[in-house]
Amino acid sequence: MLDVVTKFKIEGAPVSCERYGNGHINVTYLLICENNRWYILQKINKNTFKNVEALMGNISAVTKFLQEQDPIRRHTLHLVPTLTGEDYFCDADGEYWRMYDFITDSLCLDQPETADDFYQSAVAFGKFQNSLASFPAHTLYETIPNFHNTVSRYAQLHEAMEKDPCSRLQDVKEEIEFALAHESEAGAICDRLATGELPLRVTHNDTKLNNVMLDASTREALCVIDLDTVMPGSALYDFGDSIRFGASTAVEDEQDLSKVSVDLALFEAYTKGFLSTCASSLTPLEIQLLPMGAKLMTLECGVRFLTDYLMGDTYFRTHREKHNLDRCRTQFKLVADMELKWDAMRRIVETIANN
Ligand code: ADP
Ligand code: GN1
Ligand code: MG
Repeated sequence: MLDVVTKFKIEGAPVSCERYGNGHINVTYLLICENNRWYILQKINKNTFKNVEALMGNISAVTKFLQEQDPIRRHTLHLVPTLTGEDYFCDADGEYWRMYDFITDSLCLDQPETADDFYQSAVAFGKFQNSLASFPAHTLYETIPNFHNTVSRYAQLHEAMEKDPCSRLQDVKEEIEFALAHESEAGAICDRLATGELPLRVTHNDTKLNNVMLDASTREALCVIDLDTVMPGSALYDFGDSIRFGASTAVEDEQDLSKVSVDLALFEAYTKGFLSTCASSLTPLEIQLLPMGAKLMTLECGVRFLTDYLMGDTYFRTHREKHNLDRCRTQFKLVADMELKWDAMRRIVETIANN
């Protein structure tokens, strides 16, 4: 590890470098150097991200653009360059590494502790999207094509069902039934993007609560992180993915499904925060479809976890047996609960948008 760390322009000699955070994709380390200088070191998942150079080009361009709009250092990620001035380092084993300044005095939550925490995360993601409205979207490389194309996520599920390489299909009859019963809705966003009814925007695409940092003392929105999936997309993806993860009454891998439901107070708090920073740039149809964004992103994520379970857990990092199946079940439970609360969700959006 020391070998990798010393390739970057760090200040002070390294003191410790330990695994850090709860991400499912990259391998993250907290590096502490002399004089209490902290950094985030990440091994980029090259199975997920096929073109690291283009991916890092996106992150470099987007962070520079955001830094110009908001000069406060803790409000934007800052890449630490290598000694030769590159944005990443490729080691002798062909593994790719990057480093960021650690965002100090911050909090990163897996569940909101109060509705205001969630409101603040919405302010951060809404501002992020608004700030990138004038970014030239066509210059961004599509790091994962069809990332939130729910129809193509279903196609991957069907492929996994046909292959069933680990003979797990027999264990997941109920989950497959739920997925198939909802398949007719899969095109609700991507079909409208294709026809131009919904506008294509630069979006974050992975707006989990643990991809935003809050100030540890004021608990106000600080900085959006995890920019690997910044690509052209729909505002509904960003809104929906936040609700999926943060408005749930339980964690994403909760095994006791009786604990999993959508908290309407959290849904309302997020909607308020999001619309406070980006309502002026959303179209009436986008606003109307916000509940659908929440439902589809949750359904899609459940389908992705189920697909990965069938394929032998090759994509999302797992920490126990059937971990991806547990994750799939929470997502499908949330979808079912959203359906029960559908009218209330629509009313909340309507009321906030009209105020
Ligand atoms: P993944 O794609 O694996 O989710 P992330 O970029 O989200 O990776 O990083 C994983 C975790 O590391 C985050 O949830 C957060 O806790 C922490 N983290 C990442 N970048 C920073 C940073 N610049 N400052 C402080 N903490 C960070
Ligand atoms: C992954 O990277 P991380 O852990 O923030 C995934 C998201 C999923 C999420 C589910 C690049 O997010 O799409 O919604 O797990 N990221 C990628 O928790 O696939
Ligand atoms: Mg993350």
